[in-house]
Amino acid sequence: MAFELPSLPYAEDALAPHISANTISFHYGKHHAGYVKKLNAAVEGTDMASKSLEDIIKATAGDASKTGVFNNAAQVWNHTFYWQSMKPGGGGKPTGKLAQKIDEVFGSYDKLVEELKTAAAGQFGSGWAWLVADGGSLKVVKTLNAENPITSGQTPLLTIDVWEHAYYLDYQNARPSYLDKYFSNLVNWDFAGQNYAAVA
Ligand code: MN3
Repeated sequence: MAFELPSLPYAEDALAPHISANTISFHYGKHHAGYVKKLNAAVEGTDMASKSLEDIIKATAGDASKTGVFNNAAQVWNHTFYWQSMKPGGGGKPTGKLAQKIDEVFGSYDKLVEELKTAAAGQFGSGWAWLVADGGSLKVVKTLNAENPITSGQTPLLTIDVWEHAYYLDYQNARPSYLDKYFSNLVNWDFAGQNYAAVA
């Protein structure tokens, strides 16, 4: 069975004006959809066609002969996770167990955000910034291009896409402005909290 493009969890204009419908129409409708299409083309007729996305990502990571499959599978996963990492009327702060753990590991919510923004702004070229659970703690990590923390045994809790296609139509080269709006108006801490609850 072929992989399918998951539905967006909100309307294409629901994150405006922070992320415009125009950005989402290209980012979701062209980029994310394109990764699904290319992944299906790459695995069709192989033993990978019946595997889960996670299994494909883990099986192909670091294998130079399977870079195309890895890149498309990971980008399908990463984008599905990214859409859920935001919501209309997002922002605010984490609550419950995740909030406690953030204070314990980073000192405060503000320090975590500062660290995530630094990682996201400092990712040279295309990639992602993540909050992950790792061995009973939390970490901020950044990954290049399609790379995903699950190949390092980490559990993603939240992600920020810092490929230029994520923000260029709305913010041009001002990646820090996109990051400011991500945290002030878009971030979905409920989603991160649910992901943390599953492993905490
Ligand atoms: Mn993207």
